[in-house]
Amino acid sequence: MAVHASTPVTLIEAAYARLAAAVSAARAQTGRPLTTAEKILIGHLDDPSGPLPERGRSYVDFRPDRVAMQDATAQMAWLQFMTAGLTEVAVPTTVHCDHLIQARVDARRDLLAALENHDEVYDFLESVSARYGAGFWKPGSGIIHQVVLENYAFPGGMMIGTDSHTPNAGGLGMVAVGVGGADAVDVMTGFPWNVRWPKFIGVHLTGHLSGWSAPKDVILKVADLLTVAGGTGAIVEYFGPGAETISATGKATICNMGAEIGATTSLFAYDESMARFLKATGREQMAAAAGAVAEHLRPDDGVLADPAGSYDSVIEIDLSSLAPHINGPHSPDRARPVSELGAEAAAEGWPMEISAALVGSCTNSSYEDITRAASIVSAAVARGLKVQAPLLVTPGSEQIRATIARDGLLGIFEEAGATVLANACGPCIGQWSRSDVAEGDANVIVTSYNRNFPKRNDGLASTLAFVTSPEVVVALALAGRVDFDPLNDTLHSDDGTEVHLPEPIGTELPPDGFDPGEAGFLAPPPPGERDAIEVRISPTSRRLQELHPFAPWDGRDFEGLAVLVKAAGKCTTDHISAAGPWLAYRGHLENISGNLFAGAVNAFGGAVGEGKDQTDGQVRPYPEIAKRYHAAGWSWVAVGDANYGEGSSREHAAMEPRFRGCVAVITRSFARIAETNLKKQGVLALTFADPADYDAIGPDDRIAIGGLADLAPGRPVRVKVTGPDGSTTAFDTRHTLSADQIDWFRAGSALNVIRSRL
Ligand code: MIC
Ligand code: SF4
Repeated sequence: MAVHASTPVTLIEAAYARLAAAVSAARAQTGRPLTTAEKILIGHLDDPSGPLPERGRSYVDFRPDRVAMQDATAQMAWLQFMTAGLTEVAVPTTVHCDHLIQARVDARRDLLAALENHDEVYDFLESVSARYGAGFWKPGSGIIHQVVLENYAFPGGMMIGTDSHTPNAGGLGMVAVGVGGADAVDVMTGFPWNVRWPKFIGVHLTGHLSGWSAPKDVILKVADLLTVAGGTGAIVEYFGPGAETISATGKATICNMGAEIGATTSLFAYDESMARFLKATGREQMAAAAGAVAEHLRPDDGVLADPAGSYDSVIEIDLSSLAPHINGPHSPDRARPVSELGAEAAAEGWPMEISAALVGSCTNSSYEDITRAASIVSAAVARGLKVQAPLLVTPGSEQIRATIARDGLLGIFEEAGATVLANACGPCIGQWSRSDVAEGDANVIVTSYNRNFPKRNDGLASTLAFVTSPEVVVALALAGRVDFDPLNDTLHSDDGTEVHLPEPIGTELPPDGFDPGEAGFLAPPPPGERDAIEVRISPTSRRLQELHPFAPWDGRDFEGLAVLVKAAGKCTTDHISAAGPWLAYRGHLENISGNLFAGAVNAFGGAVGEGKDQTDGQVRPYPEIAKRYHAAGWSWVAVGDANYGEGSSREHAAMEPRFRGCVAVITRSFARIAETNLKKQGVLALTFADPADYDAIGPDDRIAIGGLADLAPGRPVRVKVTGPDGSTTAFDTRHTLSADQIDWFRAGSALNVIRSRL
């Protein structure tokens, strides 16, 4: 397998040949028009011969074109891959070093510090990639999704990535899905990728954006309408005349943040904006190849004529009347127009002052984003205004950094006092060493990122984070306050002049082309030279630990299980397995288990991260209790509320419980990736048939899960709860295991099934 710094056009042409054949067969068979996403899915079916799968129900096997992994999730994926004993990856795979770089001082020094602090992990990722034939993007080369968009994404392709914002590539018309590492390992080992055939939500865009409204506002509005769970199990497809008015990078922003509504992925049909972006990034041949099959990369006319007949639901958005939005705090779907934030902040008692403003990330650092934000900053500075809050800029890739530096845009930010951070995730993932505020200091930050769960950016629960477009971030930074409406309010310069900020002006693509900057890609050596590469994992390492397969199910029903945690309210992956400082242990299952459920809110009393240890009745932090249950050989369950595990793709949120003895997680509902991750690791993911049964579980209860020998698709699983006084109650739970997936449970993990077949 040769892996390059870009997707070879031959691979794309082969994908298009399959697409054309599969789409005409499907159209003939179903006799109905097909959506863009349906066509791409059909074109990647492992077995395209059968009838079309049932939406929202059937599990199907796909053959994705690529796999991409970032450094924080790639470690666990590679550790799993290595246990399969293969010599190379079966599909083109790349690794991107972006999550581990901490934002402290500035790009150069932070990168140097990362190279020193994470050298063991970087060495491992570089050598393991070379050994097994994967491409390696060095630290500093950029954030996975931006690098993929600039180099690998192609219209009509299918990719899986071990990061929930992989759908960013939907901006180039690719079905790009965020998965846990175990899903990536399936594909890297040559097996198909198994996922439920989704439902399809159509978003009909009309009109065109103008003034302060940006592509970000489309997804902030969609999040408002659909909420954080509204996209679960669905692909969101944007269509209509408004879609063509949005640049490819703007489309990518919209698709990127589709992760926040739980969507499997989001995408746009192929159009001129994508062709322009492909050409600007040196992929003219790809644009020509896509143009030749354009009819397969957009919805059939019948879909456009009757959207309601083709999509499971349709949302209408008129871009011409879409106001700039700002969402938060605590949840990305808490939306309002920016003009209404001040009143809400006053009513809620939120601080008015902004403590930091952050622009960039994988969501919003395109040339267009940066030019729009820079146009505001330079106009403001020219009128004597200064930024009133620290302004941090994160370029999404080295190519973007070098280009905006060359074109004087970074200079505009720097002159205004901004700090330019490394081309990496940084503050977006809690890699932000901040000394200006401490835990307990209520403070507000505004970012152009996508997530805003508590503690997400700086690890402080007292920070209220709001997400919005880059241009609104800089406008608010200039005001220093959240009760500023850039459309209608004015600011005052030091000499008292009243300034009305002009509307942002952007340039879609760099007129002088992109500057690639410093080369960041390492191709794997040719096959003959790979065997000599040694992949070292020191047995005494704190950062990396060899994985041992989980034990198969012993064939007996579960009895006497303790309830480690019953989580109340939101229990995101950040609550289950926090990021920030814990990113250091993503390759060491035992050490990272030190964060297990540290952020979960105990339904019995509301304490965060602690509960009653059933071995001795003491109150202890959950990670410690889990460790003690593990040592005592106890099995246990975790109980959760709705949309359990929303947020990240990190499979640590499933592997840690599994490692510590969790056999089942019972919730009101799951986020898609979290549910799959649990299933893959051999943990039963059960949902209460009657959501009210959540209330039936008490702190000292013991749980029994019966009938497991008869586990079958669609058959409920009976759960019995025995109280400390011996009283019992029983209820049904549901699961979504298919027949194949039941084998994962029996074998102990999906990987054990693969190993037995190799
Ligand atoms: C995130 O945005 O939360 C992350 C960090 O990119 C994660 C991946 C991770 O936890 O490693 C994601 O979204 O999947
Ligand atoms: Fe990195 Fe943030 Fe993008 Fe996740 S959302 S990939 S942490 S920049």
